Amino acid sequence: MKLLLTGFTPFPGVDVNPSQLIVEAIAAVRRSDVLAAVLPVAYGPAEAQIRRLLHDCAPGAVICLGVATQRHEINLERFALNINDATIADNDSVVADGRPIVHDGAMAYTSTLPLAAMRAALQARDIPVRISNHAGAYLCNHVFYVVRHLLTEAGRSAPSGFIHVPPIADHDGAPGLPLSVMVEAIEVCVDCALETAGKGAL
Ligand code: PCA
Repeated sequence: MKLLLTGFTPFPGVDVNPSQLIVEAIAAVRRSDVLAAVLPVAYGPAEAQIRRLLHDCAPGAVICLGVATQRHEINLERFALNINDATIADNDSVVADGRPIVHDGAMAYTSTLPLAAMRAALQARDIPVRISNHAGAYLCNHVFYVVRHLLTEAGRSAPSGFIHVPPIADHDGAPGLPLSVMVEAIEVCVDCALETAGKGAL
């Protein structure tokens, strides 16, 4: 069984996106059970790419990653909302202003990743982690919503969801974790998701 792991490219205000580096680092050592992709930070192209990946690869589990610049911990996201609404433009200069992602779609989807087990596994390694109830309303929420919507519509039970990571630690006091810690954290989450998928429990 394969897990689809995605990250994002840089975007305005983020010159190096740790989610891209984490995906590349894990892909280099887990060729047998991880399919990796880096998505563009643009609503239409990111959606097209994730649709293609879900269709062509039929992964047994999906974890999408992105950076949240103000957060200090690994944030396991609980809800995807049916809204694009951000003051910053995407990389194609599109500014989304309160538009639904899917017309007449569900207002929200919940993550089907094993969030409590992931949190416990990270806490056991002393990695800062929390479950978050809001993934924002920009590209990360968009991809999270599209993944959950497509899998739900297709009746596919693959555990799927979104994790926000903080920036790479820079100086004391600023939000951030060392890249090596974030790679370790996401590998642990990958293992938890694959274990859940293997049980076919959802
Ligand atoms: N973070 C942004 C989009 C891409 C990324 O890595 C977000 O939180 O929506």
